[in-house]
Amino acid sequence: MTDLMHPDDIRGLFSKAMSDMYRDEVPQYGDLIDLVRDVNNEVLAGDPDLQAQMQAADELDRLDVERHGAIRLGTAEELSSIRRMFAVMGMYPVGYYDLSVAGLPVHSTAFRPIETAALSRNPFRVFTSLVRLELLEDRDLAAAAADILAQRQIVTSKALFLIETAELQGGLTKPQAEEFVAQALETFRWHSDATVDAETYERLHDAHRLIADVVSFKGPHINHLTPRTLDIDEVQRLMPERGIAPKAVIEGPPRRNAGILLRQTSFKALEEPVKFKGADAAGTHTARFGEIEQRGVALTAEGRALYDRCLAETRAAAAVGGQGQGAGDYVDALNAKFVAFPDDLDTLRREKLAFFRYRAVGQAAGQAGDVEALIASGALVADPQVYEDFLPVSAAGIFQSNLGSDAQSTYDAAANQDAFEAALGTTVTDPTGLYAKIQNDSLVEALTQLGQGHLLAA
Ligand code: OOG
Ligand code: NI
Repeated sequence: MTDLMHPDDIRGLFSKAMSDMYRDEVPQYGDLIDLVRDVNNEVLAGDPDLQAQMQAADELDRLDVERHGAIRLGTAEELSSIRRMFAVMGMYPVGYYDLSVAGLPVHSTAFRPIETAALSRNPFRVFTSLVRLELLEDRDLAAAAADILAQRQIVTSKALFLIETAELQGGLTKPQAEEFVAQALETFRWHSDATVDAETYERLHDAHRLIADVVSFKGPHINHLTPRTLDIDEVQRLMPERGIAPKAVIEGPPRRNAGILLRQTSFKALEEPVKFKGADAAGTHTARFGEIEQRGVALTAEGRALYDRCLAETRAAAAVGGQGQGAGDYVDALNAKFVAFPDDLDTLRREKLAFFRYRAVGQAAGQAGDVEALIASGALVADPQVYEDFLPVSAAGIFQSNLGSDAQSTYDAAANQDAFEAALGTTVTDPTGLYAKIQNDSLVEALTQLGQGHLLAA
């Protein structure tokens, strides 16, 4: 069939529809989008080099549509249906994140596009967590939660039918895609009617707020949508002016000249009215929040090891309290420890700490001696690859800041990627391999284009 809609276009429709729905559900999200757009425009206007670099690297168009969301699922069956749903939109599970280390009874992956062209069209990602009832101490409660979850169907039957259609015919026609997006939206909508009574909710909530959030409702409501800013410190500074109160500390690396990985900050979850089953029905639930992120260059395994070391040393030296106490000392420690991390793109590239994408510009004069000479001559350009994934320690911080001041439950660290993949119905892709492949493929293509094939063997 020739009239199938491209998965990238279906993802574009879906991410727009999700954004519109979330704007309706959480008006502060709309304010945040406006603020981020203002700041991004200012950054680009004040930094023509950045603007030109992003334009040339095909990174500029995606900026306005760029965002990630997050959902939390209850069962293996739900995770595998969601995997099939996202595949229709060209989103695949990348990475495994074990959050049990932070006392959270979940493990996660990120569904996202993986090809360079798809990423630059629309890099929409969804951080997707699966609850781990096996980590609950109260086995009766875990069994009750499993029973409740077994009764819900988070994907509409029309959506399921269209997923099967896409799998059989290799895609969806435009009318089918439009119907699919409308149906998929139903899965992520907020439902203020709980599926449990107030007493059950309390028991789940006492076990862990996350458990109550996942088990008590009809579906996995989208809990935040996060736009990408070019200056997270500036957005953080301006948030209070627009009536938004951010968490005390930005997660991830410090502010740097050459931004690495991912920096994130969020604002407090909303307390929303809910209706429980039975008598005594009125209550509240806190689930949904806002977040912003700034993305930098992806790191190689060596770069990531250095990042992890700098961060661990920071956290050993300074801890932020539940009310944000010690935030200033933490930022000082972060800046001090990251002095060990080179802070210009050229060094990051030469020392193989970060991933780049190469492109040929114009012609090379004769046979170059090496890649460095081609770069110095301007014939070969190395653009930093945007980090497209997440960070477990940061993700734990974002979870935590939205779980209020409840005492943290402790669980034994218990990564179980095999169990996660069994639930998913497939393996997750290793993100580092994706960046390495993009780097290698782009170098081969650029060198070939420049007539410098002799450098490839080296
Ligand atoms: C997900 C929290 C993690 C991020 O950006 O790291 C996250 C959640 O609260 O469900 O969204
Ligand atoms: Ni997030």
